[in-house]
Amino acid sequence: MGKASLAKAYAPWFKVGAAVNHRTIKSHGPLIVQHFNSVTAENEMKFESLHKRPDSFSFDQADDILDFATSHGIAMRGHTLVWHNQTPSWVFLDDQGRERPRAEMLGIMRHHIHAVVKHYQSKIYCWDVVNEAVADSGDEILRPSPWLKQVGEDYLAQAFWYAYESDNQAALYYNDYNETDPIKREKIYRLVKQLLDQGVPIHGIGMQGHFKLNTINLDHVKAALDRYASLGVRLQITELDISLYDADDRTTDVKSPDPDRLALQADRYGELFALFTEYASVLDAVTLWGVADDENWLDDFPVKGRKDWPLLFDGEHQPKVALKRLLDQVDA
Ligand code: HAH
Repeated sequence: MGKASLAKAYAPWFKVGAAVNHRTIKSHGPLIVQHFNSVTAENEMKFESLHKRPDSFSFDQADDILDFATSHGIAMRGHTLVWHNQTPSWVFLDDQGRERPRAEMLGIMRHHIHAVVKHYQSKIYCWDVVNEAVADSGDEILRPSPWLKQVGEDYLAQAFWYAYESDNQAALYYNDYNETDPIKREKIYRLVKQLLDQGVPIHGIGMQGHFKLNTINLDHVKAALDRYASLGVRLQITELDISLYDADDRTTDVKSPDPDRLALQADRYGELFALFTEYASVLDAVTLWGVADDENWLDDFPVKGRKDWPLLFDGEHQPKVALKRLLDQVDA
């Protein structure tokens, strides 16, 4: 166990990644190096981090993460170029607070994508070019967003072309959540099919994989993998975690994880990875959205201030039963 490596154990099938940030590459450095062979910057490559003001880019924190990865032989994904969240308001509104017209928006998008993707050209193996563009409810495929409203439906195609112009070697992904929900799955399928039919350079679908103990449905995960794979694109699980809370649970006062739930979580992780290995011919990487339970985005989401334990290492950076399960089931 001490010397085992999750990434080495699953190397016959796919890369195993983790979301890291400028703090965890130090505080969780040894764990990352031992167990993962791909990383994603949790926030440091988002629009608001790299391009807070129109006239300047700040690559320092993102570059530190890339340097960490490169120096340890770890590959890096890029996340994310075009999204409606964590994007500064100057992108959408001019100095007077007026919505920018299409031509200005496309100019900003092009400038941003060219600068960022060229900065990391041949160092980043894939990009989440567009994140979360599909609507959760209603019949519409695309989510209402400033990108859609001010550019129009072709904003995704434009984004993929700008990325392709900047690095024609990186794999270009569309990334989304609730991607195994049958209704949203069909919307994502139709969106990516349309882009492919138009000849847009889109190479993969990123399935975020933010699951909950009581709603995770292996049949739905399998159906989504099959459906997306039928488009002939590559697949990745890009942001995997399994919350210990049920979907409708709003309690905030849980101090330590329930051992029964940790055991169930291990079962679900085990089943998921077993399924993923069956898709190795199309699945290039499985990335956890964090390293250890002491630093994870679900501590504040969707219930502010609530502690969660969704990852493979506990708060003391020790392997959880889930990690042991993943190693045992492939005889690592
Ligand atoms: C993901 N969204 C984002 O892709 C990632 O960049 C962020 O750090 C965490 C999770 C998931 C999500 C959301 O933003 C809103 C509602 C549901 C799920």
